[in-house]
Amino acid sequence: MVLSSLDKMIHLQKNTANIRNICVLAHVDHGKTTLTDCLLSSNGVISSRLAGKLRYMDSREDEQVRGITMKSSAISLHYAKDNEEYLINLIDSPGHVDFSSEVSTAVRICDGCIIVVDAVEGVCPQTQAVLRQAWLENIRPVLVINKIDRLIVELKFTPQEAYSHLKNILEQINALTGTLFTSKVLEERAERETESQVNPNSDPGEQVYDWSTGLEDTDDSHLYFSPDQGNVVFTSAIDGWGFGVEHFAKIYSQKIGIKKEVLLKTLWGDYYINMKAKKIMKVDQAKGKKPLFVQLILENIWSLYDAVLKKDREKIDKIVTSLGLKIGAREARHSDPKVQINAICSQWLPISHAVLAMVCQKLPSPLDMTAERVERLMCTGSQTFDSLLPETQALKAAFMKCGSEDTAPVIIFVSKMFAVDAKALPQNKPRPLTQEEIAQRRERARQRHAEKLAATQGQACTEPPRDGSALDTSPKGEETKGDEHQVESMALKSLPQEGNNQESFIAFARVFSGVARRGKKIFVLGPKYSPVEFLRRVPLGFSAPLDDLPLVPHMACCTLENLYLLMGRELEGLEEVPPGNVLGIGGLQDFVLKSATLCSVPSCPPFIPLSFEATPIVRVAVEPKHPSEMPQLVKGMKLLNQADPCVQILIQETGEHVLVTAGEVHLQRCLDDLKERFAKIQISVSEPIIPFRETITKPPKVDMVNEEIGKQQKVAVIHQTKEDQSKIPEGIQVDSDGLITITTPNKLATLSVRAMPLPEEVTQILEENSDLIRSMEQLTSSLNEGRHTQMIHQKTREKICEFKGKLEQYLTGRKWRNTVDQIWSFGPRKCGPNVLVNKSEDFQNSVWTGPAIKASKEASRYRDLGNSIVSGFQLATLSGPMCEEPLMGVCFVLEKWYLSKFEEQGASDKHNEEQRDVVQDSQGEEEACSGGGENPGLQDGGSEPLEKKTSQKGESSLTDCYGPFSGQLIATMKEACRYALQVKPQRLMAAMYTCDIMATGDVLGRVYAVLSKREGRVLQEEMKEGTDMFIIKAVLPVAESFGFADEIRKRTSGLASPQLVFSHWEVIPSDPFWVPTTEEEYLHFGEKADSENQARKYMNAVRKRKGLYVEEKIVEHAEKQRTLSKNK
Ligand SMILES: Nc1nc2c(ncn2[C@@H]2O[C@H](COP(=O)(O)OP(=O)(O)OP(=O)(O)O)[C@@H](O)[C@H]2O)c(=O)[nH]1
Ligand SMILES: [Mg+2]
Repeated sequence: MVLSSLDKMIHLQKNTANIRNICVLAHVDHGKTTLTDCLLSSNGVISSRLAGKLRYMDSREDEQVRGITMKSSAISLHYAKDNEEYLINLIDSPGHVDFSSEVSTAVRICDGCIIVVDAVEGVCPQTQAVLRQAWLENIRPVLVINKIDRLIVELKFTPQEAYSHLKNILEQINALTGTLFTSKVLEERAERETESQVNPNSDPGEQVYDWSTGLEDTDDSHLYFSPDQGNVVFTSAIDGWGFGVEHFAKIYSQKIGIKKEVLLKTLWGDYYINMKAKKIMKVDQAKGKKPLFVQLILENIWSLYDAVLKKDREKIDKIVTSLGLKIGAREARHSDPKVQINAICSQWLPISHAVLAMVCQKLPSPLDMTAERVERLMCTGSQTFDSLLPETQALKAAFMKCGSEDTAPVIIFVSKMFAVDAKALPQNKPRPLTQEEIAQRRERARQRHAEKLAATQGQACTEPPRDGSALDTSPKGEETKGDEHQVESMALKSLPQEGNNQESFIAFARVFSGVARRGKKIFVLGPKYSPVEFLRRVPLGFSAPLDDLPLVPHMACCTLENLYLLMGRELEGLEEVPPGNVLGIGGLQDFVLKSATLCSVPSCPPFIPLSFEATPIVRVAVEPKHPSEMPQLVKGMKLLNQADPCVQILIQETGEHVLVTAGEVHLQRCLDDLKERFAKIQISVSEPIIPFRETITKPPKVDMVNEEIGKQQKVAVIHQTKEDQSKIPEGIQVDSDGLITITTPNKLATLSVRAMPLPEEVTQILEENSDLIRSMEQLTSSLNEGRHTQMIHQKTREKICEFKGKLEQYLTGRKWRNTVDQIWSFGPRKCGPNVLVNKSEDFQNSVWTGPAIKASKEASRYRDLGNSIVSGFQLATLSGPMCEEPLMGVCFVLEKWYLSKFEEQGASDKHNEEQRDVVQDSQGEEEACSGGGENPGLQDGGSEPLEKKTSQKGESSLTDCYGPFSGQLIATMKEACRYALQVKPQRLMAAMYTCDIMATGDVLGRVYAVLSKREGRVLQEEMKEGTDMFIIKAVLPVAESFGFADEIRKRTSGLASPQLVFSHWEVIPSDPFWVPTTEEEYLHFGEKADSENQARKYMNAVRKRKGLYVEEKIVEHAEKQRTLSKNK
């Protein structure tokens, strides 16, 4: 096949039914990029000899050096089959966990995916992750089992063993699909049930499947991978071959004379052939019959490998002639068997044909988009499709039709922005000259030459040439100079004005409906845009030019400047892109940060945000080597933020610029990009900043030497606790149970607060539901502001009930009685894993119901000051007393809250507004104030207790020398919470990675050694069936993980490579404040006992980094001096 020309691609883009948008997904190193290479070579993009070696899609230098892909990139291919021509937009994705966000960006704009599995390694953690992502996005997968050659060459399997092994892999991956399917079916069924309760008349015709009847009746056969279904192919990308059973069914049906359909069903599976009777029967193992797959397929491949590896010329020739192939003399004589195998197999079983035919047959075109997927894309958060505006719902038809007529709305999704060198853009490249232009130039040059010649001849009489060469160089020199001028001016014109070697951002996008044309004006919708809001502001629709629209939040208007066909490392300029295609869009960098929805009609909702699997957790602070280069760094970081889907850029309160990345490899890539592309300056990078959480636990039952704390020790411990408590300043009362009672400086209010550890399950529930808590919070605050735009949907309400139910389930017993009903707030940031419970009798308030509507004056007084209490709690949970890290799993109970009479008087004439009857607690300080401003009722009382009012007027009786009262309350509440924590056993929590390591038996010991050195804990060890590989699952503190992957790789000579994924927070059992108190402890740990205390080490490191006071004993008298041996 020749290099498909641009015109051909443009032509193919218009035939939507024959477009396939697919991505290649797999665990790291399973051969995605190599497979892509093979597919590219079929289009002549690269030569077939280089396929598998070049890794064309790995265009970055570090990708080539490290041998892993770091970004997803797209290329368009042409494929012809049975008189049909297809356009395949192929996206190669990275498999390394650190870059899983790149997978999300690819999956969103595809309709199908190729899941690649290494035949030796089988199903790996990332295989599971990508399969789940494909499910979540509702795209259809096909399976490629790659590296079959390793079964022959490395594992030296017989064909029969290989068959069982492959069967095993298929079973594993189908089991995975099964679990995903059942969980999804069950979820959907539950959803449908609730929906049918809400809306009994919903149209059943809309449903793709009738889930309501449950699992038994749902047809799931099409979901599973099976070679006879045609959705599995077996390949060796490195050797350039691959096949599906269909290929052999066709051949053998002619050869043996059995119907192709029968063969298709029986080539895979336990069937054997009775050659004499030409009958296919079930395999009876006892008789030693081989399955068809072994006999007719694998044995042939095995014997070819055998012949080539043994250099059996005769046999090779026989095979080649029997297959009717022609092998070039160079390959046939080549000493490397790989070259020979490649030459023979790539002709016999061309991999690109096997894979692309499967893609075209089994994966859907953009026209086959399911209603389910469209609805999922359009419904953000807790919305359901029926709750959208009718205009918005109408867009569903446009999605499904994928029409290219002028009336069709243009809908484009940008899934990421990627940076390219501006010089690489097609409009900036010197374009090859056409024949006419070359002729013109030649003509011009000849004229100039003649003129010059005439002039010099005229001059020659008066002025002889200085040297002989002048004559023949001058015209040529002139001409090149002239050309240079031209090129320069051309380049100047076409390059963006900011100057040379600029990074230019291209949006990685897909047209879902309508035709994207250059110069078209289009809306850019941010993730928070709401069509409802648009209609509120522009009620009469819009007929005016787009530029004249009033300002609508999260919406901008821009022009599609440049459209590109993505061709791997190259871009080709396009005038228009029909629907259903993947494309690049230039000129959006000022409008789109990372992803966005572009639409020509304002009723379009933004697409749901991409779901990222990895949590960014590794943070470093960066600064320029030369302080004067700060502006470049800031600019560079902004560009980096735009170019990477998952990196986060923060400026901390300390002024540090912080980079948050998904892992070590990602961090390295970000730093390289920052140094070499975006900032182009020298930077210095801090040690990784490890996040911790602070919490409290129940008092321990055993001491540090694992002995039960007896009476004597108890006394010692109590003594120690007393000592701790003595740190608490005077004027604060602490009872034996840890209840802190504290009064504001102006003595007007007294608070009693207690801290209790939450059960682990509750903390987990809170973490899982943080989105729900956030939307509860948004809802209440929008109600508070008097906006009733956000209706609580039935589903959300149910979710809230379920959430509450779960909390109640775990918060049982006398200690927690009624606690759930009394939850007042969550923190930090109002959605974190800590709770504030209000048990004060004077004032009841909870997140579930809002304040108790007791219209008494007293209640309203408490309610107004409630915000300060909540703010104090938010501040306390944001940074704990140990090392100013956020808290986790702590419940603060406000037992009493007493306001003195004086204050009561001040507030007594306050009105009780209806508006303020809604939940007040969740309002932030500022909101509370602005709410007050809107409210005329609040302004007439001179003794308004709200902070801002008093401070504005400066005359209130409540402004005393300690500052505004509500401010005092915030500070006091914060203090109370901190002291309440300090009287309990405090602990640090460490972020933990889960880590999957695959290693062979002989390096297992070394892997364990590295793990235990780094405080890792092995959870499980399994032998991979049929191989000598072990799979180890372990957890490892993030704090100990730096260099872990490298160390493992080095210690095992590259045989094991771990994948680290953030999993959870874990309490570090040791007490950071612990000092030995008993005899045994002294004996065991020595007097200083600081070497063993991991928690203290971490705590002090954080405190040092933050510039906090560190209580450290400097070694005064070393216990033992080590003598260096002399012969060293
Ligand atoms: N033996 C054998 N090796 C293969 C085959 N396909 C790929 N490889 C090798 O596997 C290694 C990884 O291949 P890549 O194509 O870079 O893998 P990838 O899935 O793109 O890796 P990431 O993008 O980093 O996730 C390379 O060394 C390839 O040469 C195959 O069919 N057989
Ligand atoms: Mg790759």
